[in-house]
Amino acid sequence: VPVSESDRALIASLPTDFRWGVATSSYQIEGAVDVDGRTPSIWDTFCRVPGAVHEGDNGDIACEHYTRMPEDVALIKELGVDSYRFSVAWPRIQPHGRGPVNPKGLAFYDRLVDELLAKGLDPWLTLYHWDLPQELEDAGGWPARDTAYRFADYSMLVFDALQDRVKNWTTLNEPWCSAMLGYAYGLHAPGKQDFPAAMNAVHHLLLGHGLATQAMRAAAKSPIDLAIVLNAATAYPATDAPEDIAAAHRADGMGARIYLDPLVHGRYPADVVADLGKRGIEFPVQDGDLEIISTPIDVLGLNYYFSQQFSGSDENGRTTDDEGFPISRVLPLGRDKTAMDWEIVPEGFTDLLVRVSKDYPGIPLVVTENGAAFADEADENGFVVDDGRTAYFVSHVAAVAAARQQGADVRGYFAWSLLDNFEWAYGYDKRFGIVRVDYDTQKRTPKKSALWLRDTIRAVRGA
Ligand code: GBH
Repeated sequence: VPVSESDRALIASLPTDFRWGVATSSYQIEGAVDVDGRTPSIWDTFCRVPGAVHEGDNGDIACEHYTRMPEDVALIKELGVDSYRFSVAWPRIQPHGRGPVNPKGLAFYDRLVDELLAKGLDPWLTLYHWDLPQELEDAGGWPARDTAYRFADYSMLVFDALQDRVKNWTTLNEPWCSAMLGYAYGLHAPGKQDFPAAMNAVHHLLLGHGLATQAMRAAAKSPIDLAIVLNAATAYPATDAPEDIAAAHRADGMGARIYLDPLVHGRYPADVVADLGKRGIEFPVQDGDLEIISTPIDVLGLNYYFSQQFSGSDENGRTTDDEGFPISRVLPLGRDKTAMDWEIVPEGFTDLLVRVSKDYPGIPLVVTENGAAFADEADENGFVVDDGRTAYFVSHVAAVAAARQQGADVRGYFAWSLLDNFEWAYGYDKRFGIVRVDYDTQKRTPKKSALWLRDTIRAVRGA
Protein backbone atom coordinates (compact mmCIF):
# COMPACT_ATOMS: atom_id res chain seq x y z
CA VAL A 1 0.00 0.00 0.00
CA PRO A 2 1.58 3.27 -1.05
CA VAL A 3 1.61 5.76 1.82
CA SER A 4 1.86 9.41 0.84
CA GLU A 5 4.65 11.47 2.34
CA SER A 6 2.12 13.72 4.08
CA ASP A 7 0.24 10.77 5.66
CA ARG A 8 3.54 9.26 6.77
CA ALA A 9 4.58 12.51 8.43
CA LEU A 10 1.18 12.94 10.09
CA ILE A 11 1.22 9.43 11.56
CA ALA A 12 4.81 9.91 12.73
CA SER A 13 3.66 13.04 14.60
CA LEU A 14 1.53 10.97 17.01
CA PRO A 15 3.02 11.02 20.52
CA THR A 16 4.70 7.97 22.00
CA ASP A 17 2.08 7.80 24.76
CA PHE A 18 -0.79 7.71 22.26
CA ARG A 19 -2.98 4.72 23.17
CA TRP A 20 -3.47 1.93 20.62
CA GLY A 21 -6.07 -0.80 20.84
CA VAL A 22 -8.41 -3.19 19.11
CA ALA A 23 -12.15 -3.52 19.78
CA THR A 24 -14.88 -6.17 19.76
CA SER A 25 -18.31 -6.68 21.31
CA SER A 26 -19.86 -9.59 23.19
CA TYR A 27 -22.63 -10.78 20.87
CA GLN A 28 -20.47 -10.35 17.78
CA ILE A 29 -17.72 -12.76 18.93
CA GLU A 30 -18.60 -14.85 21.99
CA GLY A 31 -21.01 -17.57 20.86
CA ALA A 32 -21.91 -19.94 23.74
CA VAL A 33 -25.27 -18.23 23.97
CA ASP A 34 -26.88 -20.82 26.27
CA VAL A 35 -23.87 -21.60 28.43
CA ASP A 36 -23.34 -20.91 32.15
CA GLY A 37 -26.78 -19.46 32.70
CA ARG A 38 -26.91 -16.94 29.85
CA THR A 39 -30.44 -16.26 28.62
CA PRO A 40 -31.50 -14.79 25.25
CA SER A 41 -30.83 -11.17 24.46
CA ILE A 42 -32.87 -9.14 21.99
CA TRP A 43 -30.33 -10.13 19.31
CA ASP A 44 -30.88 -13.88 19.85
CA THR A 45 -34.56 -13.19 19.30
CA PHE A 46 -34.13 -10.80 16.36
CA CYS A 47 -31.89 -13.26 14.49
CA ARG A 48 -34.83 -15.69 14.43
CA VAL A 49 -37.14 -13.20 12.71
CA PRO A 50 -37.33 -14.31 9.07
CA GLY A 51 -35.55 -11.79 6.84
CA ALA A 52 -34.09 -9.75 9.71
CA VAL A 53 -30.46 -10.88 9.33
CA HIS A 54 -28.55 -11.80 6.16
CA GLU A 55 -29.11 -15.49 5.39
CA GLY A 56 -30.62 -16.04 8.84
CA ASP A 57 -27.18 -15.83 10.48
CA ASN A 58 -26.96 -15.56 14.28
CA GLY A 59 -24.45 -15.32 17.11
CA ASP A 60 -24.88 -18.89 18.42
CA ILE A 61 -21.29 -19.79 17.53
CA ALA A 62 -19.76 -16.59 16.14
CA CYS A 63 -15.98 -16.69 16.84
CA GLU A 64 -16.28 -19.09 19.79
CA HIS A 65 -14.47 -16.45 21.79
CA TYR A 66 -16.13 -17.68 24.99
CA THR A 67 -14.00 -20.83 24.86
CA ARG A 68 -11.07 -19.48 22.82
CA MET A 69 -10.53 -16.37 24.94
CA PRO A 70 -6.95 -17.11 26.11
CA GLU A 71 -5.83 -17.74 22.52
CA ASP A 72 -7.47 -14.46 21.45
CA VAL A 73 -5.79 -12.48 24.22
CA ALA A 74 -2.43 -13.92 23.13
CA LEU A 75 -3.25 -12.75 19.60
CA ILE A 76 -4.01 -9.22 20.84
CA LYS A 77 -0.63 -9.18 22.55
CA GLU A 78 1.10 -10.21 19.31
CA LEU A 79 -0.48 -7.28 17.50
CA GLY A 80 1.52 -4.91 19.67
CA VAL A 81 -1.43 -2.86 20.95
CA ASP A 82 -1.69 -1.82 24.57
CA SER A 83 -5.45 -1.90 25.10
CA TYR A 84 -8.43 -4.14 24.37
CA ARG A 85 -11.98 -2.80 24.18
CA PHE A 86 -14.63 -5.49 24.78
CA SER A 87 -18.21 -5.54 26.05
CA VAL A 88 -20.00 -7.47 28.76
CA ALA A 89 -23.15 -9.43 27.87
CA TRP A 90 -25.86 -8.30 30.28
CA PRO A 91 -27.79 -11.63 29.97
CA ARG A 92 -24.74 -13.47 31.29
CA ILE A 93 -24.59 -11.26 34.39
CA GLN A 94 -28.33 -10.99 35.08
CA PRO A 95 -30.19 -13.70 33.15
CA HIS A 96 -33.53 -12.06 34.03
CA GLY A 97 -32.33 -8.50 33.49
CA ARG A 98 -32.66 -7.90 37.22
CA GLY A 99 -31.78 -9.56 40.49
CA PRO A 100 -28.53 -11.01 41.82
CA VAL A 101 -25.41 -11.63 39.82
CA ASN A 102 -24.96 -14.92 37.98
CA PRO A 103 -21.50 -15.97 39.21
CA LYS A 104 -20.74 -18.25 36.26
CA GLY A 105 -21.45 -15.52 33.75
CA LEU A 106 -19.40 -12.99 35.64
CA ALA A 107 -16.52 -15.46 35.94
CA PHE A 108 -15.87 -15.28 32.21
CA TYR A 109 -15.13 -11.54 32.33
CA ASP A 110 -13.17 -12.01 35.53
CA ARG A 111 -10.91 -14.47 33.70
CA LEU A 112 -10.71 -12.25 30.63
CA VAL A 113 -9.57 -9.27 32.72
CA ASP A 114 -6.96 -11.37 34.52
CA GLU A 115 -5.70 -12.78 31.23
CA LEU A 116 -5.35 -9.25 29.79
CA LEU A 117 -3.57 -7.90 32.84
CA ALA A 118 -1.20 -10.87 32.91
CA LYS A 119 -0.15 -9.91 29.38
CA GLY A 120 0.21 -6.23 30.23
CA LEU A 121 -2.90 -5.25 28.25
CA ASP A 122 -5.24 -2.53 29.49
CA PRO A 123 -8.93 -3.61 29.62
CA TRP A 124 -11.47 -1.11 28.26
CA LEU A 125 -14.84 -2.42 29.34
CA THR A 126 -18.14 -1.46 27.69
CA LEU A 127 -21.22 -2.32 29.73
CA TYR A 128 -23.75 -2.26 26.91
CA HIS A 129 -23.12 -3.07 23.26
CA TRP A 130 -26.73 -3.81 22.28
CA ASP A 131 -27.48 -7.22 23.88
CA LEU A 132 -30.39 -6.28 26.15
CA PRO A 133 -31.84 -9.23 28.10
CA GLN A 134 -34.99 -10.28 26.24
CA GLU A 135 -37.00 -10.22 29.47
CA LEU A 136 -36.34 -6.50 29.78
CA GLU A 137 -37.49 -5.91 26.21
CA ASP A 138 -40.67 -7.83 27.05
CA ALA A 139 -41.12 -5.39 29.95
CA GLY A 140 -40.91 -2.40 27.57
CA GLY A 141 -37.24 -2.18 26.56
CA TRP A 142 -35.45 1.16 26.27
CA PRO A 143 -38.65 3.14 25.59
CA ALA A 144 -39.60 2.25 29.19
CA ARG A 145 -38.08 4.40 31.95
CA ASP A 146 -37.52 1.42 34.24
CA THR A 147 -34.85 0.02 31.88
CA ALA A 148 -32.56 2.96 32.79
CA TYR A 149 -32.68 1.91 36.47
CA ARG A 150 -32.17 -1.73 35.56
CA PHE A 151 -29.07 -0.71 33.55
CA ALA A 152 -27.61 1.17 36.51
CA ASP A 153 -28.17 -1.84 38.79
CA TYR A 154 -26.55 -4.19 36.28
CA SER A 155 -23.61 -1.80 35.82
CA MET A 156 -22.92 -1.81 39.55
CA LEU A 157 -22.82 -5.61 39.67
CA VAL A 158 -20.04 -5.59 37.09
CA PHE A 159 -18.34 -2.55 38.61
CA ASP A 160 -18.23 -4.02 42.11
CA ALA A 161 -16.65 -7.19 40.78
CA LEU A 162 -14.05 -5.67 38.47
CA GLN A 163 -13.26 -2.13 39.59
CA ASP A 164 -10.15 -3.37 41.39
CA ARG A 165 -8.65 -4.29 37.99
CA VAL A 166 -10.50 -2.30 35.29
CA LYS A 167 -9.83 1.46 35.10
CA ASN A 168 -11.68 2.37 31.88
CA TRP A 169 -15.46 2.03 32.00
CA THR A 170 -17.84 2.81 29.14
CA THR A 171 -21.57 2.77 29.75
CA LEU A 172 -23.18 2.61 26.31
CA ASN A 173 -21.94 1.92 22.82
CA GLU A 174 -23.68 4.12 20.25
CA PRO A 175 -27.07 4.90 21.78
CA TRP A 176 -28.09 6.28 18.35
CA CYS A 177 -28.01 2.72 17.00
CA SER A 178 -29.96 1.29 19.94
CA ALA A 179 -32.66 3.95 19.63
CA MET A 180 -32.89 4.58 15.88
CA LEU A 181 -31.89 1.28 14.26
CA GLY A 182 -33.67 -0.68 17.01
CA TYR A 183 -36.90 1.23 17.59
CA ALA A 184 -37.37 3.64 14.62
CA TYR A 185 -35.99 1.89 11.52
CA GLY A 186 -36.40 -1.72 12.65
CA LEU A 187 -33.01 -2.69 11.18
CA HIS A 188 -31.54 -3.85 14.49
CA ALA A 189 -33.03 -5.68 17.47
CA PRO A 190 -35.74 -5.43 18.68
CA GLY A 191 -36.87 -4.49 15.14
CA LYS A 192 -39.51 -1.90 16.00
CA GLN A 193 -40.61 0.92 13.69
CA ASP A 194 -42.07 3.45 16.09
CA PHE A 195 -40.43 6.89 15.96
CA PRO A 196 -41.97 8.30 19.17
CA ALA A 197 -40.85 5.14 21.02
CA ALA A 198 -37.35 5.68 19.64
CA MET A 199 -37.26 9.20 21.13
CA ASN A 200 -38.29 7.74 24.49
CA ALA A 201 -35.44 5.24 24.06
CA VAL A 202 -32.97 8.10 23.43
CA HIS A 203 -33.89 9.69 26.74
CA HIS A 204 -33.88 6.48 28.75
CA LEU A 205 -30.55 5.36 27.29
CA LEU A 206 -29.04 8.70 28.31
CA LEU A 207 -30.69 8.47 31.73
CA GLY A 208 -29.32 4.95 32.20
CA HIS A 209 -25.86 6.22 31.26
CA GLY A 210 -26.14 9.04 33.82
CA LEU A 211 -27.45 6.84 36.62
CA ALA A 212 -24.71 4.27 36.05
CA THR A 213 -22.04 6.97 35.83
CA GLN A 214 -23.15 8.53 39.12
CA ALA A 215 -23.28 5.17 40.87
CA MET A 216 -19.87 4.07 39.63
CA ARG A 217 -18.29 7.42 40.53
CA ALA A 218 -19.71 7.20 44.05
CA ALA A 219 -18.50 3.62 44.55
CA ALA A 220 -15.03 4.00 43.02
CA LYS A 221 -12.25 3.06 45.44
CA SER A 222 -9.48 4.33 43.17
CA PRO A 223 -9.22 6.73 40.21
CA ILE A 224 -11.27 5.48 37.25
CA ASP A 225 -12.11 6.87 33.82
CA LEU A 226 -15.79 6.91 32.93
CA ALA A 227 -16.90 7.22 29.33
CA ILE A 228 -19.72 6.91 26.84
CA VAL A 229 -19.19 5.96 23.20
CA LEU A 230 -21.09 7.73 20.41
CA ASN A 231 -21.16 7.14 16.68
CA ALA A 232 -20.67 10.39 14.87
CA ALA A 233 -19.79 11.83 11.50
CA THR A 234 -19.47 15.15 9.74
CA ALA A 235 -22.70 16.21 8.03
CA TYR A 236 -21.65 18.36 5.08
CA PRO A 237 -24.10 20.64 3.26
CA ALA A 238 -24.18 19.72 -0.44
CA THR A 239 -23.92 23.42 -1.42
CA ASP A 240 -23.90 26.80 0.30
CA ALA A 241 -27.66 27.09 -0.25
CA PRO A 242 -29.44 27.86 3.06
CA GLU A 243 -31.71 24.81 2.75
CA ASP A 244 -28.67 22.53 2.34
CA ILE A 245 -26.93 24.08 5.35
CA ALA A 246 -30.14 23.61 7.35
CA ALA A 247 -30.47 19.97 6.21
CA ALA A 248 -26.90 19.21 7.31
CA HIS A 249 -27.52 20.92 10.65
CA ARG A 250 -30.69 18.86 11.20
CA ALA A 251 -28.83 15.64 10.37
CA ASP A 252 -26.13 16.56 12.88
CA GLY A 253 -28.86 17.37 15.42
CA MET A 254 -30.45 13.92 15.25
CA GLY A 255 -27.13 12.10 14.84
CA ALA A 256 -24.84 13.82 17.32
CA ARG A 257 -26.08 16.92 19.18
CA ILE A 258 -29.14 15.09 20.55
CA TYR A 259 -26.62 13.07 22.64
CA LEU A 260 -23.71 15.48 23.09
CA ASP A 261 -25.74 18.49 24.26
CA PRO A 262 -27.54 16.77 27.15
CA LEU A 263 -24.38 14.83 28.12
CA VAL A 264 -22.12 17.88 28.19
CA HIS A 265 -24.41 20.90 28.55
CA GLY A 266 -27.39 19.33 30.34
CA ARG A 267 -29.99 20.30 27.72
CA TYR A 268 -31.44 18.91 24.52
CA PRO A 269 -30.67 21.07 21.46
CA ALA A 270 -33.45 23.64 21.01
CA ASP A 271 -33.75 23.14 17.24
CA VAL A 272 -34.17 19.36 17.63
CA VAL A 273 -36.75 19.85 20.39
CA ALA A 274 -38.64 22.31 18.15
CA ASP A 275 -38.54 19.96 15.14
CA LEU A 276 -39.84 17.06 17.26
CA GLY A 277 -42.49 19.32 18.77
CA LYS A 278 -43.88 20.01 15.28
CA ARG A 279 -44.43 16.27 15.00
CA GLY A 280 -46.09 16.12 18.40
CA ILE A 281 -43.13 14.40 20.07
CA GLU A 282 -41.54 15.36 23.37
CA PHE A 283 -38.69 13.76 25.34
CA PRO A 284 -40.07 12.16 28.53
CA VAL A 285 -37.89 14.36 30.78
CA GLN A 286 -38.61 14.34 34.51
CA ASP A 287 -37.23 16.77 37.09
CA GLY A 288 -33.54 16.17 37.68
CA ASP A 289 -33.00 13.92 34.65
CA LEU A 290 -30.74 16.34 32.81
CA GLU A 291 -28.54 16.85 35.88
CA ILE A 292 -28.11 13.08 36.06
CA ILE A 293 -27.42 12.79 32.32
CA SER A 294 -24.79 15.54 32.44
CA THR A 295 -22.80 13.94 35.26
CA PRO A 296 -19.19 14.66 34.22
CA ILE A 297 -17.40 11.99 32.21
CA ASP A 298 -13.63 11.61 31.83
CA VAL A 299 -13.42 10.45 28.25
CA LEU A 300 -15.69 10.73 25.22
CA GLY A 301 -15.36 7.77 22.89
CA LEU A 302 -16.16 8.32 19.22
CA ASN A 303 -16.73 5.62 16.61
CA TYR A 304 -16.14 6.82 13.06
CA TYR A 305 -16.78 5.03 9.77
CA PHE A 306 -17.83 7.59 7.13
CA SER A 307 -19.43 10.97 6.49
CA GLN A 308 -22.21 12.14 4.18
CA GLN A 309 -23.44 15.31 2.53
CA PHE A 310 -27.02 16.51 2.74
CA SER A 311 -29.31 18.41 0.44
CA GLY A 312 -32.39 20.30 1.60
CA SER A 313 -34.24 19.89 -1.69
CA ASP A 314 -35.48 16.97 -3.77
CA GLU A 315 -34.81 16.24 -7.46
CA ASN A 316 -37.49 18.77 -8.42
CA GLY A 317 -36.07 21.53 -6.24
CA ARG A 318 -38.84 21.26 -3.63
CA THR A 319 -37.66 22.05 -0.09
CA THR A 320 -40.66 20.63 1.81
CA ASP A 321 -42.55 17.36 1.56
CA ASP A 322 -46.33 16.83 1.27
CA GLU A 323 -46.78 17.29 5.02
CA GLY A 324 -44.81 20.53 4.96
CA PHE A 325 -41.70 19.13 6.66
CA PRO A 326 -38.29 20.17 5.33
CA ILE A 327 -36.59 17.73 2.99
CA SER A 328 -33.32 16.05 3.89
CA ARG A 329 -31.62 14.01 1.22
CA VAL A 330 -28.24 12.27 1.27
CA LEU A 331 -26.20 13.00 -1.86
CA PRO A 332 -23.18 10.85 -2.76
CA LEU A 333 -19.80 12.54 -2.41
CA GLY A 334 -18.49 10.44 -5.27
CA ARG A 335 -15.79 8.64 -3.29
CA ASP A 336 -14.61 5.04 -3.32
CA LYS A 337 -16.75 2.77 -1.16
CA THR A 338 -16.16 -0.10 1.25
CA ALA A 339 -18.04 -3.41 1.08
CA MET A 340 -20.72 -1.78 3.28
CA ASP A 341 -21.28 0.74 0.46
CA TRP A 342 -20.00 3.42 2.83
CA GLU A 343 -18.01 6.18 1.14
CA ILE A 344 -14.41 6.62 2.29
CA VAL A 345 -14.17 10.14 3.74
CA PRO A 346 -11.11 10.55 5.99
CA GLU A 347 -11.32 14.36 6.14
CA GLY A 348 -14.80 13.94 7.66
CA PHE A 349 -12.98 12.24 10.56
CA THR A 350 -10.58 15.16 11.03
CA ASP A 351 -13.43 17.67 10.82
CA LEU A 352 -15.49 15.68 13.34
CA LEU A 353 -12.72 15.44 15.94
CA VAL A 354 -11.81 19.12 15.61
CA ARG A 355 -15.44 20.19 15.81
CA VAL A 356 -16.31 18.05 18.86
CA SER A 357 -13.20 19.24 20.67
CA LYS A 358 -14.15 22.85 19.96
CA ASP A 359 -17.89 22.62 20.73
CA TYR A 360 -17.52 20.38 23.79
CA PRO A 361 -14.17 21.50 25.22
CA GLY A 362 -12.34 19.96 28.12
CA ILE A 363 -13.22 16.32 27.45
CA PRO A 364 -10.43 14.11 26.14
CA LEU A 365 -11.46 12.14 23.06
CA VAL A 366 -10.58 8.56 22.20
CA VAL A 367 -11.40 6.91 18.88
CA THR A 368 -13.11 3.78 20.19
CA GLU A 369 -13.83 2.28 16.75
CA ASN A 370 -12.64 2.88 13.22
CA GLY A 371 -12.32 0.36 10.43
CA ALA A 372 -13.77 -0.99 7.21
CA ALA A 373 -15.28 -4.08 5.59
CA PHE A 374 -13.82 -5.28 2.31
CA ALA A 375 -14.35 -8.39 0.21
CA ASP A 376 -11.34 -10.29 1.56
CA GLU A 377 -9.77 -13.20 -0.27
CA ALA A 378 -7.66 -15.55 1.78
CA ASP A 379 -4.80 -17.62 0.32
CA GLU A 380 -4.36 -21.33 1.15
CA ASN A 381 -2.78 -20.37 4.49
CA GLY A 382 -5.64 -18.07 5.41
CA PHE A 383 -3.58 -14.92 4.82
CA VAL A 384 -5.42 -11.91 3.40
CA VAL A 385 -3.65 -9.15 1.50
CA ASP A 386 -6.21 -6.53 2.50
CA ASP A 387 -4.74 -3.50 0.79
CA GLY A 388 -8.09 -1.70 0.72
CA ARG A 389 -8.51 -2.00 4.48
CA THR A 390 -4.87 -1.11 5.09
CA ALA A 391 -5.20 2.03 2.95
CA TYR A 392 -8.34 2.92 4.92
CA PHE A 393 -6.38 2.64 8.19
CA VAL A 394 -3.48 4.71 6.81
CA SER A 395 -5.74 7.57 5.71
CA HIS A 396 -7.85 7.49 8.88
CA VAL A 397 -4.99 7.30 11.38
CA ALA A 398 -3.43 10.21 9.45
CA ALA A 399 -6.79 12.01 9.75
CA VAL A 400 -6.65 11.58 13.54
CA ALA A 401 -3.12 12.97 13.63
CA ALA A 402 -4.26 15.91 11.48
CA ALA A 403 -7.08 16.60 13.94
CA ARG A 404 -4.57 16.66 16.80
CA GLN A 405 -2.47 19.18 14.90
CA GLN A 406 -5.60 21.30 14.53
CA GLY A 407 -6.18 21.26 18.28
CA ALA A 408 -8.36 18.19 18.88
CA ASP A 409 -7.50 16.45 22.16
CA VAL A 410 -7.48 12.86 20.86
CA ARG A 411 -5.69 10.45 23.17
CA GLY A 412 -6.03 7.07 21.49
CA TYR A 413 -7.24 4.90 18.63
CA PHE A 414 -8.98 1.50 18.63
CA ALA A 415 -9.26 -0.43 15.37
CA TRP A 416 -12.57 -2.14 14.63
CA SER A 417 -12.27 -5.02 14.78
CA LEU A 418 -9.85 -7.55 16.24
CA LEU A 419 -11.65 -10.39 14.45
CA ASP A 420 -14.01 -10.93 11.55
CA ASN A 421 -17.30 -11.33 13.39
CA PHE A 422 -21.11 -11.24 13.39
CA GLU A 423 -21.81 -7.94 11.64
CA TRP A 424 -25.37 -7.49 12.99
CA ALA A 425 -27.99 -7.39 10.21
CA TYR A 426 -25.26 -8.32 7.67
CA GLY A 427 -24.43 -11.54 9.53
CA TYR A 428 -21.08 -13.08 8.56
CA ASP A 429 -21.26 -11.62 5.06
CA LYS A 430 -19.22 -8.51 5.94
CA ARG A 431 -15.73 -8.83 7.41
CA PHE A 432 -14.29 -6.01 9.54
CA GLY A 433 -11.46 -7.98 11.18
CA ILE A 434 -7.78 -7.20 11.01
CA VAL A 435 -7.54 -10.91 11.80
CA ARG A 436 -9.17 -13.40 9.45
CA VAL A 437 -11.55 -15.95 10.99
CA ASP A 438 -12.16 -19.14 9.04
CA TYR A 439 -15.66 -19.95 10.25
CA ASP A 440 -15.28 -23.66 9.36
CA THR A 441 -12.17 -24.20 11.49
CA GLN A 442 -12.19 -21.08 13.73
CA LYS A 443 -8.58 -20.54 12.69
CA ARG A 444 -7.36 -16.96 13.22
CA THR A 445 -4.86 -15.45 10.79
CA PRO A 446 -3.67 -11.83 11.06
CA LYS A 447 -4.27 -9.96 7.80
CA LYS A 448 -1.83 -7.53 6.18
CA SER A 449 -3.66 -4.66 7.92
CA ALA A 450 -2.84 -6.21 11.32
CA LEU A 451 0.84 -6.28 10.40
CA TRP A 452 0.57 -2.64 9.27
CA LEU A 453 -0.95 -1.69 12.63
CA ARG A 454 1.79 -3.51 14.56
CA ASP A 455 4.56 -1.90 12.49
CA THR A 456 2.94 1.54 12.75
CA ILE A 457 2.74 1.40 16.55
CA ARG A 458 6.40 0.35 16.67
CA ALA A 459 7.42 3.16 14.32
CA VAL A 460 5.46 5.81 16.26
CA ARG A 461 7.16 4.67 19.44
CA GLY A 462 10.55 4.68 17.79
CA ALA A 463 11.05 1.01 18.63
C1 GBH B 1 -20.46 0.09 14.81
O1 GBH B 1 -21.67 0.62 14.45
C2 GBH B 1 -20.73 -0.90 15.88
O2 GBH B 1 -20.39 -0.36 17.16
C3 GBH B 1 -20.06 -2.22 15.67
O3 GBH B 1 -20.62 -3.16 16.52
C4 GBH B 1 -20.18 -2.61 14.23
O4 GBH B 1 -19.71 -3.91 13.99
C5 GBH B 1 -19.40 -1.62 13.41
O5 GBH B 1 -19.85 -0.33 13.65
C6 GBH B 1 -19.43 -1.86 11.91
O6 GBH B 1 -20.72 -1.67 11.39
O7 GBH B 1 -26.60 5.20 7.29
O8 GBH B 1 -28.41 5.73 8.80
O9 GBH B 1 -26.96 3.86 9.29
C7 GBH B 1 -21.60 1.59 13.45
C8 GBH B 1 -22.97 1.84 12.93
C9 GBH B 1 -23.25 2.72 10.77
C10 GBH B 1 -24.00 3.94 12.68
C11 GBH B 1 -23.41 3.92 9.94
C12 GBH B 1 -24.18 5.14 11.83
C13 GBH B 1 -24.62 5.90 9.63
C14 GBH B 1 -26.03 6.35 9.57
N1 GBH B 1 -23.00 3.05 12.14
N2 GBH B 1 -24.44 4.73 10.48
S1 GBH B 1 -27.07 5.21 8.68
